[in-house]
Amino acid sequence: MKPRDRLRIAMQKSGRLTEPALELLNRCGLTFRQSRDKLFCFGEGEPVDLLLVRDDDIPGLIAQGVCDLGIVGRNVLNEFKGTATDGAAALTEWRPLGFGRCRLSIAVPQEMNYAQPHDLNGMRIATSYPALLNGWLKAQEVDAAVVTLAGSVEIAPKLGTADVICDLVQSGGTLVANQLRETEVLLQSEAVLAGPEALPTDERGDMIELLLKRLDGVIQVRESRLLLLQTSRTSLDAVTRLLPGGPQPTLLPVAGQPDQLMLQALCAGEVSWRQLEEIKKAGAREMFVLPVEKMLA
Ligand code: PRT
Ligand code: ZN
Repeated sequence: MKPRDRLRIAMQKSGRLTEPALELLNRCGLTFRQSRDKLFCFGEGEPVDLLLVRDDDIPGLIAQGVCDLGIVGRNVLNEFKGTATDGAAALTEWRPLGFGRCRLSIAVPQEMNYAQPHDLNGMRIATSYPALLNGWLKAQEVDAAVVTLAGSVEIAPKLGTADVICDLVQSGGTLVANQLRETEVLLQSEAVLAGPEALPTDERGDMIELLLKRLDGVIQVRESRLLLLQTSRTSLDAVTRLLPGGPQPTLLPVAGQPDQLMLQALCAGEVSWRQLEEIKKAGAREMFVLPVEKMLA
């Protein structure tokens, strides 16, 4: 295959991962001109183009060298890795991307007794992820029959084509609607930036390194929150001890109230209601949690 001088990233053409993946790439400073057939998007500023495909095709396109990187669910990537034949390029997760979160789980009919994996012995399990399921069954030393279905896995027990299922779960609503109960989590998944273990040694490798650096910056900012609060000097220690991880907070005086301080802290990650309530109990008030737009240390 002729070496390419432009980087090519595969992503889902139309589905759950499409919008957030494009938004993430845009935030990394990559913009694209969409072609008429909408399969190929030409990168406008940087030499990075997009190939829009079905998510299931993404790992194969990278393994064949048609694309250099891909944005795909860990579930799809690991399933591919479980089925890839010798000779296919080894793929790896370059970065977890923090969207498209879900889990691959075993779910059983609500009325079925289930206490442990061995209860699945002799059962038929419907799934779209046979490699991942077979790997788990083997590790658990369970002898069950895997029924591979392309979709609508959740209705298999009602149709009688399987006894239990192994499918992606997010809110759990689909399971409840089908009178199923989640019993085991096989894999925690999210969208990842996937690529070959060995990066290209030409300009594309340099471009990938640049992209990874920008991604790290974007992800760090996206997960950062600025916490602002007011506290008395006497409560300061108790309040500071409860602050979510991050650099040392900044303290500012409050005009006209010498015993009060304004505290400003950068937090790595979401600050939950529960955390806020606990910090408040320790003596804080006037609390604000703000998203961070850009950061330049
Ligand atoms: O056409 P193409 O093949 O590209 O799309 P697709 O239909 O295969 O994929 P799509 O867009 O449905 O999902 C793309 C990826 O999003 C998946 O591979 C996962 O990595 C991720 N993802 C995150 C999910 C879900 N959440 C999810 N809830 N993928 C599927 N679901 C389905 C699940 O299969 C089940 O039917 O939603 C249902 C469960 O949802 P809850 O909220 O009811 O639990
Ligand atoms: Zn798919």
